[in-house]
Amino acid sequence: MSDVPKSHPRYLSLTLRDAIVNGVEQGITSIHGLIAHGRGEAYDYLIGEKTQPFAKEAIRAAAAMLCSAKHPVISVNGNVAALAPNDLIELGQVLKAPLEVNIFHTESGREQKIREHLIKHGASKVLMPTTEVKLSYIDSNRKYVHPDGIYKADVVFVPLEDGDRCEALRKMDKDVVTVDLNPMSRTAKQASVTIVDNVVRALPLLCKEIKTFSDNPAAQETLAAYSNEAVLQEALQHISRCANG
Ligand code: PTJ
Repeated sequence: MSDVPKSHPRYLSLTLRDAIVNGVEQGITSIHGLIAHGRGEAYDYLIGEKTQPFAKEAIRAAAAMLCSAKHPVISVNGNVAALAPNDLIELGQVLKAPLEVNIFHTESGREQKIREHLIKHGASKVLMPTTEVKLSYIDSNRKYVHPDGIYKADVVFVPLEDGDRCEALRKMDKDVVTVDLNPMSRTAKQASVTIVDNVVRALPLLCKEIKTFSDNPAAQETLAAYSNEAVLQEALQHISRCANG
């Protein structure tokens, strides 16, 4: 870790940079992940680096959707593995859902390193991509999935995504829950539920919300009342209000 003092006004943001840099150094995070992280930081700055009401609304809908799923799966890429391994594992435990490694940038051994990293943090079941089954409508490395994981899933949790796979999953009639600080991204627009928040803040809140939703018929009501388009509009309006003073 770097020697940033705790008293530094941007301490938290700087520790997240450290986590991503460590991820790259350990071979978990793609070097491209640094650029993705920088883009996320910029949007986090614009939303005030806090979980805003539009994100809280999406977290409630995400909890409802994941709790109602028959076969939820948590997709893990190199950025989220470096930033929030413990929260991913907790999410898997509260949902009784498997984690599945799925990365965009093909690099030798990185998928295995992500798996080992999650196991080191306490994960018991981590599915790996296979060539047995493939997602339709997508050409990148993300098409390789596990038959008992993303391939079979009815709801897939895909934080920090790059767009193409979200579109493919939706075309395959799967629901997608994402966390993306950019409310204008293709993923944000195409997902069923988009939490516009930093994944490190959103994941603990999502786990907490899921615990309150278990066996709760209110989940269906929450979902029926939810509009992802409206939530994204609220996020954009918030950014524009902040930008104008
Ligand atoms: O490990 P891989 O190969 O699967 O690659 C992972 C990355 C993230 C590099 C890959 O999926 C990618 O290139 O993603 P994009 O297209 O840059 O999109 C990532 C999105 O996540 C962007 O819209 C960012 O604003 C957003 N983002 C970045 N950091 C965070 C974030 N959203 C929430 N929390 C963050 N900490």
